[in-house]
Amino acid sequence: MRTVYTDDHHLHQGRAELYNGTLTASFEKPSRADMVLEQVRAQTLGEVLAPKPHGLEPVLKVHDEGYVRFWESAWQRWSATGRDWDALPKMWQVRRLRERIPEHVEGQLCYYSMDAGTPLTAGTWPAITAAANVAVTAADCLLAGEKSVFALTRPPGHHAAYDYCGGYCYFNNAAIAAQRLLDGGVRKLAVLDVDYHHGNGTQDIFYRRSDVLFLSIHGDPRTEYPFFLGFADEEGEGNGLGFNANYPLAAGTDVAGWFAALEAACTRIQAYGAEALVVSLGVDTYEGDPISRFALKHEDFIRLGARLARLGLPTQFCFEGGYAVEAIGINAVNVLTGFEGA
Ligand code: OKP
Ligand code: ZN
Repeated sequence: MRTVYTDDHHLHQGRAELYNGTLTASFEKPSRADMVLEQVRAQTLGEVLAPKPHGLEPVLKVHDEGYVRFWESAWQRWSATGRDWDALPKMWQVRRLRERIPEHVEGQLCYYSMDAGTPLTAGTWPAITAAANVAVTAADCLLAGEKSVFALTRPPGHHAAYDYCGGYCYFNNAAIAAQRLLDGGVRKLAVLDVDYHHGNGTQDIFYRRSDVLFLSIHGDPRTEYPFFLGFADEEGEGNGLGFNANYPLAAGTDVAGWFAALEAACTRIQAYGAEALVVSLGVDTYEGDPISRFALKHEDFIRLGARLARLGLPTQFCFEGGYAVEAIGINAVNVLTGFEGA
């Protein structure tokens, strides 16, 4: 399997996030993708290729134009206020506040975000556009007939919705890839999110559509981030009714419980008749993850990959979360070698 990757993710390096009531060093950091790349090479997964530039068109197909343009100039506008350090949003447009787009860059950052874990940095824009190019270039590999491909995307994307960022995510790489595949001729596509956290952004983008079945296995939002989405009764809306499937599992759910949910999700993908699969590959389901509470071990990731291969679909993996930095390379690449070995 080929990997699409660029060093440009290094340009995005958040200083801090609000965690446990404290400004803490960002969990989402450049060494994460470096560790995954190192394992891609160590396990000789296959060729590593650079993304091709695709401009903003593929991004604008799944995100609001105002949202995209905000990110394009946000750092320039923020640093022009005399602050040449990261920006973090500090308030949100909650119930009964006016839904108006503020004029000031700081207000706009609040308007276009859902949490205080997703900083605006000097290099956010070049990094997130590079990640989008990685996702699109990988999708083009599938369209050219490859059986599987790995988009080593950073920053991650699955919390990024149509018009807001959150959970370290800015542009929804998996949604951008899914849309590229549909535009390239795939008629029905499944996006399966196996990150510990619900893929609220991907769900939001495809919630009213029947050409994408979105499925997510994650920590129950009654106690886990992102708290406000990811419940089992979210089944889609309008044309999309019946094409959204959430599998919330209590924090602490064991490996058997997790694989039972995976089995249910696979059955659903098969019944849908998907022609291709995009996997939001977070490996924060690992027992050693510092911010998550499932219990997968290294070898369970091989089993995950092998199960996905049995679906028999052209498959694109997009890298998402995973914060036990010394283990995420092994876990992510175990999924990919498990897929290839099946
Ligand atoms: C991003 B991805 C835990 C802090 C939660 C946000 C988590 C974002 C996860 N108390 N901060 O889905 O891995
Ligand atoms: Zn996660």
